[in-house]
Amino acid sequence: MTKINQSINQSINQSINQSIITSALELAKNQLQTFANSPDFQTKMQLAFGVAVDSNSFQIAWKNQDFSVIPNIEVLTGAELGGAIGAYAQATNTIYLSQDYLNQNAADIESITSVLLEEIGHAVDAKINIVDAPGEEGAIFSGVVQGKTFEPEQIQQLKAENDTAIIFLDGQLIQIEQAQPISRSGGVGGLTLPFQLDPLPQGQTEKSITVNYSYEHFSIPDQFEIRYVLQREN
Ligand SMILES: [Ca+2]
Ligand SMILES: [Ca+2]
Repeated sequence: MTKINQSINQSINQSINQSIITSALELAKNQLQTFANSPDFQTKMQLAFGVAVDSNSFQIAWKNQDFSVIPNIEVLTGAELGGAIGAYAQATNTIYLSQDYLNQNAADIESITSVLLEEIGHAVDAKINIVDAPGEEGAIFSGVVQGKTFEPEQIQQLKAENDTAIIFLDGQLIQIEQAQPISRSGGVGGLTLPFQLDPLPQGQTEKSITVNYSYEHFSIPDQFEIRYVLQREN
């Protein structure tokens, strides 16, 4: 690719990014305003950020369309974000969105808004709490702003997860709070994968095995089970 083509492509990419982010941001602001007008605003904010928080100032601001808590937004490659689809760094007070994610979801503004709200949640947490709220407060915030309800065990699970990671940006290591890729469908149910265990060396009665697995969905609890079936050969 020639340099001119490359820079044309880059500027096309930038203007596509700009229009996607503008649309997602508009939707996010509308949802924040609706959320601020809801009667259970305080309860839902406490669900995300802890029972001790005072979220009055945010309620007043968002009702009056003051969204100054929303930080700058920059686009990074998925690799730069270490595989996260979005992130917030308190050190730079910036939201980072993954270019790969934007490319894949250009037609799905609601998904991008959902990630954006998650990162806005981290920015709110940085203002409302001195120490990071336990777990994935951004995911809980994004959910409640969009009117989703969580089961108690889903909240428990989200509160137990670690949302922090370190990335290398502009020659510096910075800590981010990240949004991980999620599937909307909830993944495949009842997937079974039998595998054969290697024979044990003579004289040994146990052996460690490693199983790699991944979560399909952040809000539907996944179950993972290993069953051992003994088959004796005579
Ligand atoms: Ca936080
Ligand atoms: Ca956290």
